[in-house]
Amino acid sequence: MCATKINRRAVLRLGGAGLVTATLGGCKAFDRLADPADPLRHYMERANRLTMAAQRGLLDREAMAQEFQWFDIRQPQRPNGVTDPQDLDYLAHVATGFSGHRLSVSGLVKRPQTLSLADLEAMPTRRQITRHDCVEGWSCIAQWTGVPLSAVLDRVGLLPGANFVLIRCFDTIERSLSGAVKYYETIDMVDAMHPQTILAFGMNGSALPVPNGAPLRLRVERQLGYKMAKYIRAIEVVDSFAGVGGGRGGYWEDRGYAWYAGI
Ligand SMILES: Nc1nc2c(c(=O)[nH]1)N[C@H]1C(S)=C(S)[C@@H](COP(=O)(O)O)O[C@H]1N2
Ligand SMILES: [Mo]
Repeated sequence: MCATKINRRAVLRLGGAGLVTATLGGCKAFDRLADPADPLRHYMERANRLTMAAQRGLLDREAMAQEFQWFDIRQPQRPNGVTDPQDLDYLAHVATGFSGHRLSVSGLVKRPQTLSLADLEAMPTRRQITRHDCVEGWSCIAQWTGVPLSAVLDRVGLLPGANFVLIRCFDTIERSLSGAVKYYETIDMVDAMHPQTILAFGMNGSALPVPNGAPLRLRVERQLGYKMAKYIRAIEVVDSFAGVGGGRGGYWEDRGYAWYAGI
């Protein structure tokens, strides 16, 4: 039997043109769609518009952040958050000019690797002049040089379930009963594969300085500053971040900030 009378709530619950179509498949109800005044036709059109809106949202996320010119850089990149980590393993790297630093890339990848800064610098690099917006309300334009995160992920090869990139940092920002709480961040694969998402080792034409995250910091240009993890120690590809830290995908997210901090 075929339900030609569509209940508004049921249609809304189905929530997508595809599902509505599936429900109505092989049913005389489709005949009604030829009538422009028919309420069912109206619902279907609305559902199509919703699908388009969702796609637009996705395309927006793939759009490029604005890039600037050298003369747009009017002030140094203001160091913010942790600017001088006191963690012993970090200080040991500072003392040796980060020559012993190895970025570990692991998790849901085919070929886990540890990469030296020389390894990363030998990969194709990208340089971009972009604006950093901190949630506190200040901005700075700076030039960033680094290796696209997509190139690093291509190098190690993603496995099924690779949904998020988890970035672990050296710096401890507080201590709790369970130990050191270290800065961490997560981004999804749309942002991880974005051409402007880089692991930066250079800033304004020099090596990335300690206050701004030496030796490696993330630039994820379409999001707020707190997503741009500094002092990167390791990268893990994960299917979910529910079991990491407070479970919300980042140090500040665990304290109430939005996980998706798009601008
Ligand atoms: N590891 C780490 N990354 C971090 C932070 C931090 O405290 N520790 N602060 C974040 C915040 S809130 C901002 S605005 C930027 C500041 O980057 P900057 O010091 O280069 O301006 O780094 C982000 N990444
Ligand atoms: Mo920030």
